[in-house]
Amino acid sequence: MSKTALITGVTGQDGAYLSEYLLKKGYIVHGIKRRASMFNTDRIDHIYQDPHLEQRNFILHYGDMTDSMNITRIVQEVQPDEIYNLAAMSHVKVSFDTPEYTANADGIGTLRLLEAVRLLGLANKSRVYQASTSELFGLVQEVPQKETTPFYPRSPYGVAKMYAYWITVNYREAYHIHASNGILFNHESPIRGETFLTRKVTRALSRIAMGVQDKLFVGNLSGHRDWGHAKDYIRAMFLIVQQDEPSDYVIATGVTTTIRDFIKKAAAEIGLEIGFRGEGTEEKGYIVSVDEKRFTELVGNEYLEGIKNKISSKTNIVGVDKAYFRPTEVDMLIGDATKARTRLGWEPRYDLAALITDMMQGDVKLVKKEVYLKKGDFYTPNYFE
Ligand code: NAP
Ligand code: G4F
Repeated sequence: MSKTALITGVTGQDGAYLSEYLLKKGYIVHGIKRRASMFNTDRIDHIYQDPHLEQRNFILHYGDMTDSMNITRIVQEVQPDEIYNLAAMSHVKVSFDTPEYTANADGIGTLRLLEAVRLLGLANKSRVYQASTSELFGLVQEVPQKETTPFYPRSPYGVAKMYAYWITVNYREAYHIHASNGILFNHESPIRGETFLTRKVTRALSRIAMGVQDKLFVGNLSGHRDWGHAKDYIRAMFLIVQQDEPSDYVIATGVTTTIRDFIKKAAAEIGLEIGFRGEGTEEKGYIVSVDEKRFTELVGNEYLEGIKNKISSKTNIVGVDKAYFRPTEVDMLIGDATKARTRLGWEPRYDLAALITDMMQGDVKLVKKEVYLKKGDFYTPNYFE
C-alpha cells in the first residue's frame, strides 16, 4: 500500500523538491497551497495533475497555517502517514516588517498542526517533520553549531521558529507523537526564491552579463553562511521521518563562506573575476578581468564587448544599500552534521562549487529566455527587490 504524505508549503522551494522525491518513491502526496490572486504554482506545475482525473497521486488543498479549522479538516481528510511542515514566512529580513504574522504562521501554525494530529487521534499514525532552522543559533554560542548548541535567535523569524522547535519536542514527549526537528542550515537551488541572497546574486550576475541589469545592490557582505543544495536537504527530511525513534538533527555541509566570496565564486562560474574596493556602505565590486573562452561558451560571444567596456570604464557592478541590513544580524553559521551522518547515513552530494554551477546555469538560461522575449518585443516582468 502506498504511503500518504501531507506537505505544507508545497509551492515553496523545498515543498516542490520533496513532492517530486516522494512521488518517485510511490507516495500519494497531498499539498497545502495558499489562495493567491494569480497562479503561484510555478515550482510544481510539472507535477500538477488535473483534478478531473480519476486516479491522482498529487492532490492540492487550499489552506493557511493561520487557520486552525482549515488545517484540522485537511489532516482529517488526508489521514497522513507523514506530515512535512514546511510552510512558513521564511524571509528573515521581512520578519522584522511582519513580526506578528510571522509568529502566527511559523510559530502557532506548527502548534495548530500538532494539535490537529493529537485531537484527531492520529498520534500513533502520523509522523511529523518540523522545518527548523540554523537561525535558531543566531548569535552563535559555539562554532560549529550542533544539536546541543544553545539557541540565541536574532529575528522575529528565529524566535517564531524557536517556539515551533520546542512545541514539536513537547508534543513528542507529552503525547508520544513521532515528531522530529530538522535544524537545516541554508539550502539553495535554481528554484530558490529570488529575494534570498544566493539567488539574488546568480540572477543579477546573469542579467549583468547579458546587459539587462546594471548593478547588484546587497546589504552585509561579511556574513558567513553554510550553504548546501536543497536536493540534498529534502533527502535528509525523508530519512529523519523514516527513523524508528523521532529526534532532532542538524543538517549542514560544514563549510562556511562569506557573502563577498559567494559573489566572486558565482561570477567566476561564467568567467568573470570580481574585485572589491572600499569599506562598509562604500564597498563596491568591479569586473577585473574576463576569461573570454569561458564567458563565450557559457554566456555568449555577443555579450563580450559589453563586459570589456565595463572593465575598461571601471564600472562598479556591486554596491551596498543599507536598506538590506537587518536590525540584528546572524554573522556566522557553520554546522556540524555528525549526528545525521552517523545515524541517518546522510551525506551531501553537492558541494558549494556544484551548487553554484547548478544555480548559474539555471539563471543564465532564464536570462537568455528573457533577452529572446525582449528582442521579439514580448512582455518580460521586471522584478527587483
Ligand atoms: P519558501 O520557498 O519560502 O516556501 C515557503 C512555503 O510556505 C511556500 O509554499 C509558501 O506559500 C508557504 N507559506 C508561507 N506562509 C504560509 C501560510 N501562512 N500558510 C500556508 N503556507 C504558507 O521556503 P523554503 O526555502 O522552501 O523552506 C521551507 C521551510 O524550511 C520553511 O519553513 C523555512 O522556514 C525552513 N527553512 C528553510 C531553509 C532554507 O535555507 N531554505 C533553512 C532552514 C529552514 P507561497 O508560495 O504561497 O508563498
Ligand atoms: O539569503 P538570506 O536572506 O538567508 P538567511 O537570512 O540566512 O535565511 C535563510 O536561511 C535560514 C537558515 O539559516 C532559513 F531559516 C531562512 O528561512 C532563510 O531560508 O541571507 C543570507 C545572508 C544574510 O547574512 C544577509 O544579511 O546574506 C546577507 N545579505 C546581504 N545582502 C542579504 C543581502 N540577504 C538578502 N536576502 N538580500 C540581500 O540583498
